[in-house]
Amino acid sequence: MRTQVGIVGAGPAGLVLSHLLHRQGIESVVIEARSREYCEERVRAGVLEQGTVDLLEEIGVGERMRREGLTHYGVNLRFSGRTHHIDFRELTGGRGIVIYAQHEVIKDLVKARLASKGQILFDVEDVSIRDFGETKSSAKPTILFRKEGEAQQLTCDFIAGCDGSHGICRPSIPDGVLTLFERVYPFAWLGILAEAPPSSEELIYAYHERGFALLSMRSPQISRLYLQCKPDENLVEWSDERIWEELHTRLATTEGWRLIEGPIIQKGVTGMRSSVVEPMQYGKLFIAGDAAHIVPPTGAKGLNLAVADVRVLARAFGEYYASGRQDLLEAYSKTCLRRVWKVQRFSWWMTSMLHLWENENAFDHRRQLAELDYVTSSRAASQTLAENYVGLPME
Ligand code: RFL
Ligand code: PHB
Repeated sequence: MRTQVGIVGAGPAGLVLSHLLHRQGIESVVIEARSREYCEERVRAGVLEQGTVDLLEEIGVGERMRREGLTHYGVNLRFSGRTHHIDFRELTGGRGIVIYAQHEVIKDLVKARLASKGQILFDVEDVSIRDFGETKSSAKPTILFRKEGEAQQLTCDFIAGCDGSHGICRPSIPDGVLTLFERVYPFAWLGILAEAPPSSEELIYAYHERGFALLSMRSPQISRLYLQCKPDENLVEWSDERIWEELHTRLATTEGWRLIEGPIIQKGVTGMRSSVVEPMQYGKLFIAGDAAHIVPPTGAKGLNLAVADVRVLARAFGEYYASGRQDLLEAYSKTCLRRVWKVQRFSWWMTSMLHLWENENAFDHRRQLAELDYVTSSRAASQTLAENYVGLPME
């Protein structure tokens, strides 16, 4: 088999890339280890930046998102029992976010790819890549894999490593090429989906002396809630009753607000990490999304950053195939990293401000409260949060 761009991974990065390439007349094949059903049901992100929403609309996969997604023009920060609204519309000149689950985005993208005869090979095994290290035009990068037990090869002009944080593309780059920048946080999130109408129209990020809590949602019937917990938290110790009790405590206000409960339909623990590898390319291999960088979920940026990377990559491939220009491809990593680091900074800052840290003392607690007070009372500080949350300019 042969194609122009071989894409490893059918997450948001791989599928958006494939669709953007198709729209420029560039052929690609997506190789995915999991089943279509698994990819379309995997519960993950829920917040789409304005720029992500605009892109999905522009490439023709925004119809259901427009109908079913919930547009929000702000978020709430809650601390000391009081709620403070950050008004995105007013602070960013009318921008907002859309709440629409990542797996719904995946369903829309898979459908659009298959409708335009795009090739996505699900359920492949033993994926490996080779001959991608050289940039000469005679080099033929190859993706090797097994499909239904049979060994296959996909020869390409380029490989896009969109295979997430546990993928094979990044580890295939020889030792000594990449530098890893990383910070692991001493806490995690216990997340639930509940059949309960959201208790707030917009998201609530809560700072509490027992730890962070977040109220989010998926639809007018389904709430998504998170609690800061230990990285090795044992879910068995968290009965539904205990989860609700802790959420009530951490989200409590003096404003007469009430948390609506409902049956819990999904529970999970997510670790928290910030990481970046540099550069995001090697020879004819380009890595994008979680394969290149991880952000802690507090800024709701992972999916959005993945989409931003492949937007840069698709444009660079477009120029290459249209005119033979290689400068955009050569600049791919540099172009992406400038934005990646700003988004890392924002995600780290939100995480630091809102979580309880071990070894913290009363001074740190007061300092965090002062920071929250500042962010919610100074227009300049609120605007900083707002412009980052709705998404920095793409390039
Ligand atoms: P993905 O989505 O992990 O996709 C990678 C794909 O590659 C496949 N794969 C392989 N395929 C072939 N061969 C191999 N050897 C392979 N190894 C892996 C995988 O099966 C998968 O299909 O990476 P991508 O495309 O870079 O997208 C990144 C996002 O998924 C991720 O950053 C977000 O989910 C992070 N995230 C959030 N991001 C947001 O923008 N907004 C949010 O509100 C938000 N909330 C979250 C989140 C992530 C969370 N978890 C569970 C980590 C909330 C949570 C709880
Ligand atoms: C979510 O709805 O899953 C969500 C929302 C905001 C975040 C992280 C996750 O910061």
